[in-house]
Amino acid sequence: MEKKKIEGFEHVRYEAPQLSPEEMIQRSEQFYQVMDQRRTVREFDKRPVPLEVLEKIILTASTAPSGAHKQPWTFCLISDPTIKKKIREAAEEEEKISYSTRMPDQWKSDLKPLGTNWEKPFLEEAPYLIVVFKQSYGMENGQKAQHYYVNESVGIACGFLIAAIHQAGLVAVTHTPSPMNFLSEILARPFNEKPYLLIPVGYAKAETYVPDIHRKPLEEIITKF
Ligand code: IYR
Repeated sequence: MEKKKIEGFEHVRYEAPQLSPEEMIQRSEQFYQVMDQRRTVREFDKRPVPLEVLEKIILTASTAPSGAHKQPWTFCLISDPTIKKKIREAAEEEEKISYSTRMPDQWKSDLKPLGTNWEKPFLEEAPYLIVVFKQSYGMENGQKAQHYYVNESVGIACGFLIAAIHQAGLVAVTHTPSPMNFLSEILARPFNEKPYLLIPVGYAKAETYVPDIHRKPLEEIITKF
């Protein structure tokens, strides 16, 4: 591999993909079509999924860019039914309070078309739960290490994760119980880690219905200058 020192640090030559404009148009259209098929699914089949698939999906998430390349994330992968049950019970306890007293009426009415409520059976039914933790700072040999743009970095990694889940033929729901500190306790995470997103993953239940929602057209989301 061709290498070069820049200000004393090793750099390796990057072989950028070489595509013609036609290939780029074709591939960008194809990828859009694939991603546009993705839907959030809340009903899972109990069929097991090979562990290797989940490991590859998490590796894909870890290819995300991050502030100063600090990779400020930890992915907890859970298949243990006892832990899933604990998570479900704790999440439902919070969600029950959220839906009955914490969420304003406007919020609940905005969620009506999606059919959500405090009950979270998917937390036990999905073969895997991925709990993504953000590392507010790093811990290297007992020393605090600075992390940068943590929310942005972990958000991007979650985007990659969700795309990889879809690409593998699986479905997921991005669940954000609030507050979610119970996840730190159940999973015994260190102080520098804070729960970011809870993502049940698996096969969609045989006959699944999802809300008839539509994505904004390009004209509505793009402003060209
Ligand atoms: N966290 C709750 C409520 C919820 C909030 C939003 I914004 C959603 O898009 C979906 C649900 C829950 O998981 O039910």
